[in-house]
Amino acid sequence: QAGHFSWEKYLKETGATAAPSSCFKQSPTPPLNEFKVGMKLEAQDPRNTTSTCIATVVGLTGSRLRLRLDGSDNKNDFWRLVDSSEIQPIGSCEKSGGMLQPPLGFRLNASSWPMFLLKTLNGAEMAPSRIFHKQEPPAPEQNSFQVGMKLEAVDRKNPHFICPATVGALRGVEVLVTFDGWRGAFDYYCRYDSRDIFPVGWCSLTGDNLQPPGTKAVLPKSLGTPTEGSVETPAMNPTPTVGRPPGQRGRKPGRRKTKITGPWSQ
Ligand code: MLY
Repeated sequence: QAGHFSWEKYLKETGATAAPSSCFKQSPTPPLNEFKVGMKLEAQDPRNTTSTCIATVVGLTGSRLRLRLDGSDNKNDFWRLVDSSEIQPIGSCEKSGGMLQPPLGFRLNASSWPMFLLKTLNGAEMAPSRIFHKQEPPAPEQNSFQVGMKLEAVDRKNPHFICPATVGALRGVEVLVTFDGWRGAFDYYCRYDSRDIFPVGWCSLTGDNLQPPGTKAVLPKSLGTPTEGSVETPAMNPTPTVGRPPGQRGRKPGRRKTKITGPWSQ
């Protein structure tokens, strides 16, 4: 392994600036995570957001919980900040006059839901209300990001990953999140007050795991060819990729694979 990623070196090397924490809808001091694996709570079903379901904490990562809906499979885990408004103590739904719902893709017959609910809650360890956070932090009044600013962002295709990213564009209340060292495939637009973006240093404060940047050098759009939008450059410090498995040897025409060993890794 190349060693641990250092924002300080990376910002120096890239001459970039970190988006100020005032740009984000995140608590200036990350929320304390007092949850334990196995605890149950209520969560909105991410695939059916009008449903409130029972979820189990199956993992802890920094200020986030890895959640799995009871009655669902293990292929649809999702991650929530402990101060997310999408999680609440068991009993909250009923208190507000609602009914707990089976998750989308409930693995049993719908008619067995009431009994399943009874059994899944029987003897369960319920996350105590005191470890929930009263409310989400307030959203900044406006989108104050600027193109080129660095941040940490959830890779929505691999949501367990938080990665170094750059604001690629602005579109009203939205920001384009681009992942450093990766081609466009993981980019996404989100609102400036998304809970999936964090100031530089967030992971090191929370103890979450920040991925190092990818190894693909990407030129800014303005310097690319008109047809490709963004284009690879030979890296500043190129080391050829070696030992790719058979079947992945060679290169696609017009696509050079170049691995950068970043001077930002210490
Ligand atoms: N196995 C995946 C992981 C990609 C992660 C990209 N993120 C970090 C922006 C792949 O190599 O495609």
